[in-house]
Amino acid sequence: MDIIAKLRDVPFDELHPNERLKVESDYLRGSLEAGLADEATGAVAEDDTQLTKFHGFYMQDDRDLRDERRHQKLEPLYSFMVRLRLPGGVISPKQWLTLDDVSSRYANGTLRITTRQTFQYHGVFKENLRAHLQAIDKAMIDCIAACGDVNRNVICSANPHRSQIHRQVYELSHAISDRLLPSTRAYHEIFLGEERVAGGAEERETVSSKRDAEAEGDPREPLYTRHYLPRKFKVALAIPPENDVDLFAHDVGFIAHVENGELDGFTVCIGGGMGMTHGEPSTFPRLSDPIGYCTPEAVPAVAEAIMLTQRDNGNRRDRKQARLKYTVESMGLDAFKAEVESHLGEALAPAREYHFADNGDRLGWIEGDDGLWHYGLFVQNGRIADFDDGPQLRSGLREIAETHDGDIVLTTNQNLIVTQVPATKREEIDAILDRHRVVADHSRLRRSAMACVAFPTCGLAMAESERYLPSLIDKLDTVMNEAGLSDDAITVRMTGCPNGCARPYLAEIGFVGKAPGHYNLYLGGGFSGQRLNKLYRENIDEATILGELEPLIQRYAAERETGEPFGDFVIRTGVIKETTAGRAFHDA
Ligand code: SRM
Ligand code: SF4
Repeated sequence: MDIIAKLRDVPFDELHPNERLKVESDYLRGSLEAGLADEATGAVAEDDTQLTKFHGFYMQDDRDLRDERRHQKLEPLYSFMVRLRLPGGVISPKQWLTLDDVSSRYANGTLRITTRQTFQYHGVFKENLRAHLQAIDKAMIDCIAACGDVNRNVICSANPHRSQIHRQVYELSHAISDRLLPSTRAYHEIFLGEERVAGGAEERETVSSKRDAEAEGDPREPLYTRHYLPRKFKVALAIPPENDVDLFAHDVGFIAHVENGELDGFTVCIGGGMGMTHGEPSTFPRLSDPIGYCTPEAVPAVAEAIMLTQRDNGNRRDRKQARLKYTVESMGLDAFKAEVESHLGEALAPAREYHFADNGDRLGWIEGDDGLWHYGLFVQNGRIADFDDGPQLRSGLREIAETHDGDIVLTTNQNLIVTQVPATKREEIDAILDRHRVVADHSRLRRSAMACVAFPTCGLAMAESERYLPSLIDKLDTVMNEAGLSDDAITVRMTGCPNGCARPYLAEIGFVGKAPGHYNLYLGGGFSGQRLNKLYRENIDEATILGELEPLIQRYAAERETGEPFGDFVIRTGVIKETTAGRAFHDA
């Protein structure tokens, strides 16, 4: 039974309040038009803050200034975080220059590479929102569905210019994104000034006659219906042996299989997700499970069938139980798969074996299949800025975009790749980065580390993350050096709360914010993103973190087996128990 039929007689008060908001929003319009025009406040109406997400932006306030503003009896300093839809993360030099320009014109002068291979802007004031979105629209980029209860930015193994397989997988990320894009024209009308054309008038009639619309399905939003999804929905594609996208962390994962140099098909996985809530064991991170195999041509249809199954079966009463991972847990994998196959009209072939080696990026120079070179550049926590007394990263990248013809590709580890460089131009790129003091020889520990945004913009942060991890890594670098491990990579990830935006539950060492200056410490994640970690110490400060990790790292240096990753070592030596399934994440 589809969602329209399912919810027809369910009173709204039995559902989560967001469900009514979606249905009554006139396909995501709400009162946004009026809210943007209201000059008396930097905010938009409470209900509309849920709708802006579907259009790719979030209302936030500067948490560093909250107390001071309250003291001065001023409203919080509201601004918006704007997130781009950029499947596969590819940006042409011309687009780069626009995106760079927009960051100083309308935002806080920085660009932030996210863990989903796109850019976020912070500090966009309400009066600049339209101009911001219109400027990026001119560069053929939009923010539609970058947040909200819809299919999010589709991510894939980075750099389509590296090989033919990478190119094909990248094209599929676009095909999925296009196919799962909402149909509403709300974004175009409200932010880009598109006229409501004849269809709009028809739309309104259909809405007022709700029963008729429901009897016919939903012509204005055929895939999503006016109910949209119960929760966000995320798709990733990976090309083994590299698991740079953390394939198992997403609602849907497609693992590429290559036969005789040709892309043969994909193992399809469902049910991954990271978010949980401290102290609520019914919430947990979960890795996705394989359910079958499909051809490359079938990938968009398979993604759609999985999304429809989630649309119709996901929990619409409790948003903390609404992600696909919980739908799989409650329906069972077989029942979920059967419904996917019924949408597809055929059975999936059996899943195939795959092997992943690691979940990091290829940094430095690598040669592509066509003899062109690609430079993977480490970007600390994804923040592109000109740092006081530090690297002039933003200026350096602008110069590269001005002088080089190749694309710049974002990665899901918050790094970027300067692509398509002829061998003769490599030195020129190196020289630009040198001139802007962009350092390439960070420790492997730092290069394997990621942190989410957290303070001051994230409203959910309980502790610092992006602003704190670099200094913690300084101290951990000393520990690693003293243990003789300066050339070793251990994946370290930090988030300011348990939502898991930097996928910390896959790290070999994970830090999750509990309170200012205090973190839960997780150990034992898989080096290739194949295993969740487990809670080792709760609510500890920096001194305790270092006190716990120093002896473990020394012991690792002394007792590890050849090639044994830290995450495997702590399990083999009994420091921590292995997490074998998401629902066992909280078991001691
Ligand atoms: Fe996230 C909410 C930042 C990737 C799980 N995430 C947020 C918000 C929007 C806070 C909010 O709701 O008010 C954060 C905005 C902070 C800011 O100031 O910018 C935020 N998430 C981010 C980014 C920017 C982190 C980063 O440092 O790169 C990533 C943007 C990705 C993108 O471009 O789309 C980001 N978030 C993720 C990931 C990783 C991924 O997708 O691979 C996850 C874990 C995977 C997953 O979805 O399970 C993730 N974010 C969450 C959750 C928990 C969802 C859940 O199922 O429990 C929330 C909170 C929520 O949705 O209620 C959240
Ligand atoms: Fe904010 Fe938490 Fe996500 Fe970090 S993990 S960006 S603190 S929601």
